[in-house]
Amino acid sequence: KLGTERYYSHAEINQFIEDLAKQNPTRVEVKTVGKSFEGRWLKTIRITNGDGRANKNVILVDGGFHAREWISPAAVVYGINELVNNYEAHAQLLQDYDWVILPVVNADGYEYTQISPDTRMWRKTRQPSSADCIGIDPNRNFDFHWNETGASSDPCSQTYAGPKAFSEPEAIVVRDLIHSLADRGKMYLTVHSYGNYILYPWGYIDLLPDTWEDLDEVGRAGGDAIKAATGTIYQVGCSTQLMYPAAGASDDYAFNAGFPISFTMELPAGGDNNFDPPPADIDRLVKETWVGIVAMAQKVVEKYPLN
Ligand code: 0X9
Ligand code: ZN
Repeated sequence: KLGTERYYSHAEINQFIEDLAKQNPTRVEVKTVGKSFEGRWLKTIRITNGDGRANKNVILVDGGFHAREWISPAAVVYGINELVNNYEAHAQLLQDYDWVILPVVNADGYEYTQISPDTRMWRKTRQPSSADCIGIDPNRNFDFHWNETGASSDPCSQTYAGPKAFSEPEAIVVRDLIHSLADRGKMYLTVHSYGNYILYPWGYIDLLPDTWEDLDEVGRAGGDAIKAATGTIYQVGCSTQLMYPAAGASDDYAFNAGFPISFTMELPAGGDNNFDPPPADIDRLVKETWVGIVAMAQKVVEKYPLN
């Protein structure tokens, strides 16, 4: 098991999920779903209750879209550990649902932030984007209203949308996961930081989907559970209204592709630069986050039974 006393590298996280698969062959399956620009393996872990039933509904979770948001992979890894090693406590969440989790989408960027204090605040991927600048914002690279709002065509911008939609292999991996699971996928959750938000579509325009009340109900279940557990306040609402419009993000893409519930969760700020909660805070933050994720998943399981 990976502890919560420090942040782990992408390689350590991959090793952790591979070990889980070896130790729990009936309940855990690790799949290599692609390769980052610099050649790191992107792996998903599928967690089931081991009853062998196929065609269950699916909850899809990812972390580490933005390199510097280290608390995101930490929270996702904590959830993996809970679902695998404490599965009896989560029986209800695994009865009719499988979980598919990609812990570190932007593996190259995440590794880059770990090599020195100078690179700690890197956000984007590591594919060169012009003669002078490196990186595309993976959360502006999806082909849904791509580059329309809250994104930049300047390769040096932190929100550079890329030369075209899906220029980034990491975004392609998430796209393909979304499509491969869309018929059974009920919730897509992408974990970011910071700001204490549970955000739902639309994120590209100030407009609520027809089903916004379902999104709001599930999101509030998460926010309420966190508040009850630790007192931390999350705001729950439409991305554009609570934060800002930003087109070409994975949450809108997954919602449009058929996931009835799709959230970006922005975990709390910490540290000197908001994206760097000190290691001593990891345990508290990931446990709190898991309370919220469990509450949202419970609501999803109740609202979207297996048909
Ligand atoms: O800007 C982002 O990609 C997310 N915030 S962050 O500070 N982690 O970079 C928010 C994305 C919300 N979703 C959409 N606007 N679609
Ligand atoms: Zn982010």
